[in-house]
Amino acid sequence: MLKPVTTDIESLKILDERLRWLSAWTIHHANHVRDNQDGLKVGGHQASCASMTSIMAALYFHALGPNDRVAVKPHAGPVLHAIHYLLGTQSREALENFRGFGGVQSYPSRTKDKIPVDFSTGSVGLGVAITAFSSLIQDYLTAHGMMDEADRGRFVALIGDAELDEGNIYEALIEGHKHDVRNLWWIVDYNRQSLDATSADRMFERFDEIFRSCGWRVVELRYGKKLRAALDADPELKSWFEKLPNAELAALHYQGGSAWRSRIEKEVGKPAAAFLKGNDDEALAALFTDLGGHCMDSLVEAFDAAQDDVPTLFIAWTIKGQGLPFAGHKDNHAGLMNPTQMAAWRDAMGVAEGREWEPLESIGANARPGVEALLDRSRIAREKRSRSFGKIEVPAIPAPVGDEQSTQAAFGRIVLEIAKAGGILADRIVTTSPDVTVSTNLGAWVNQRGLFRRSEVADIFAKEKIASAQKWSATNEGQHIELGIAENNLFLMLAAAGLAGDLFGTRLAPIGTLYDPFIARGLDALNYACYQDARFILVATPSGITLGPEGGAHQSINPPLIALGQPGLRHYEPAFADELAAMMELALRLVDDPDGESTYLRLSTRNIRQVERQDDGWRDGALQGAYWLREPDAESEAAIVAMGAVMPEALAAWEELREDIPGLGLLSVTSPDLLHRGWTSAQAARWGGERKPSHVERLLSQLGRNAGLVTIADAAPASLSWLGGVLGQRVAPLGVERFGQTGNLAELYAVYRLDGAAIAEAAAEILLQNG
Ligand SMILES: Cc1ncc(C[n+]2csc(CCOP(=O)(O)OP(=O)(O)O)c2C)c(N)n1
Ligand SMILES: [Mg+2]
Repeated sequence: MLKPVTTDIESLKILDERLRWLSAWTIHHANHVRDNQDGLKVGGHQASCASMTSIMAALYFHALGPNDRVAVKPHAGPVLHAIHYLLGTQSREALENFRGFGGVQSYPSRTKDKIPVDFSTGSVGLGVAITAFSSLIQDYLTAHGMMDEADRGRFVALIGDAELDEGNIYEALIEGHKHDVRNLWWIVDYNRQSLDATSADRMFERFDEIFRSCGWRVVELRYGKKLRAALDADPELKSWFEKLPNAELAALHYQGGSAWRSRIEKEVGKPAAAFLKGNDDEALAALFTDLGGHCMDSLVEAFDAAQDDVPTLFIAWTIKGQGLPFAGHKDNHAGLMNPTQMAAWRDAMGVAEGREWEPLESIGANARPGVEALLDRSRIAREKRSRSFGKIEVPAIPAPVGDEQSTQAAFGRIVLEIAKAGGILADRIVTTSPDVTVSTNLGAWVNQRGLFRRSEVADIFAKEKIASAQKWSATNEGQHIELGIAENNLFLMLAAAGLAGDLFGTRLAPIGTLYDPFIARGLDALNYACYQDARFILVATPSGITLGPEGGAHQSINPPLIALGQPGLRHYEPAFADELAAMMELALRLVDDPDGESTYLRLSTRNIRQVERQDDGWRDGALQGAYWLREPDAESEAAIVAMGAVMPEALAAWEELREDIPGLGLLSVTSPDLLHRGWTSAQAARWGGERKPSHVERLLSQLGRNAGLVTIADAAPASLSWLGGVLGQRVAPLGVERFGQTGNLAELYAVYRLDGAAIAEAAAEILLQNG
């Protein structure tokens, strides 16, 4: 048998080249070889991939340990798949079907790709930040004895340089610093190009300052070994080189050796004469592309030197499109090589036509054993982890007692009771809030379970015996992770905590609270959490104009519409405490159910008289999205359809109108989201031959054929007005369409038409149309 004659560095360089080829070929195949039936652009990013194949080779085939997790720059997805292809964990068919139905996804996806993807990416910035929160969750789990120290890993984000403009990265940096976050490597592919052009020069000395001031180690990999040696020998040349603006540097990389020569002759002149003499054009081009992020020795050295747990930012200088004909061109972001260029590259590698997919094709007999051995030794997780489900027993959750309650207060009491009862559910719940813990009624839970911090933080007010209802000390046993006011961070924290089962083998039941209007602030991060199938409960309170005197800027209008269009998140909006208890019980189960999802509870601070229940008949309906709070007659001409905090107005109007409108019903809607889903899926099932009416169809068909609906919610009226489309019933929609303002409830409900008078008028209109 042949003995490996190559060093690991040489093997890594071969693998770098192979990754560059395979990622480019995967994209090329999808665009130029595979049949294109509809003429749509397929796309892919050969230049962005080529920019970081060296970094990824050094990482995946050298630096990563089996427990390490990586968020890959979205448009370098094909490199990740090429790595798994070389490791034998990705199939050729999947690569051939890149961006095709069921094939490799355009950007790494945890749920859809067949290879283990630690974090989905796509919306730049979010993949970076989630690594910080995942590291925090790892600390949380080990501190709580829910994970072995030996299973700990490092969290790596591979970042585009333009990605660093995303503000959410700095929000995470700040929050991470507060929590003394560790075991992070953020590696910037510093190719100084964005999508549109080359990036601005001015920020770059700033990034290291920003990170250093947050306690990070910053490692700049500007030069490869050869370039460094050449420039160190020639200080004037070095000084000239270091002053080149991004755009000029990129242009030179594109233009190549002769351009370097004439610029240096012109601008450095005599001191560089010997240097120019000693290097022909080809050598010049090769030398100046020897940047740190393409130099395997430098990368391996830098990774080996950062083995402690200090969070580290690597700024690895690279060239976008390194090694490809459009290297450095400002327009290369979505650039694709043409078939002639690909064929030339293939020939230059010595790969025969038709053998393009062969993983180690044309690697010589001397080098091959070393490369194969290195692939064998690569310790990254080879298999997609199976999700951990079904480990949290959720007992029945009783409704808080009290004739008058708000849903927000009821939420606080429910979690308090869970905390007091103890057991696995209480232990697995982790709560978090962006500085609104107390004002969203999580305070009592925190008093019971404490704040989480790796190192203890004393409650100075308690120590000084200053009276306060709220305990505020932190230990590594605490179960509430307090965040600063950055809602993006809340959702990223929920995403990380909601993936704990998958990432670490122990499922948590994360509950996050915020004010309903500020969901909008973190919307992309919320979508990102759902996209990855993270499981959590989001409690949004207060909501609507019902917060009265605090109104105006804090009055949410459209979140129910957002929820209606958000996959992976079910919206519940209870009016009564017993509904909320039932919803929380189910929401906690859904966290732990393979077919479950996350839940958004839209709550209110309004104290509402609770209804008397004859039995539990309401419960199933409430969990499916609606139930008759007052049953209609078969001949009924109208129904009031109400949601959440305005239920007292709906009940009062029902009392008042039922004489005039015989058989008037009152439908309590607890989830427009679930009703809509049920409706559309029943429709789709009918096309498949299954005739089963949906929940909402069954409910509305209890009314007379020509009955009309008065819908009312403290939210955009479109949240409920669509119900008219289910059976073709007419609708008079009430709700909030303008910005709110301060006032008491009677005033606000009158102005915004959420009161009994508005319901009566709307009902009259419907009846009139009937007549
Ligand atoms: C939130 C978000 N906005 C815009 C985009 C579109 N987009 C994809 S890549 C990119 C530029 C990335 O440049 P850089 O981060 O430097 O990566 P490079 O390709 O240069 O490695 C943009 C604007 C996106 N994916 N996500
Ligand atoms: Mg870039």
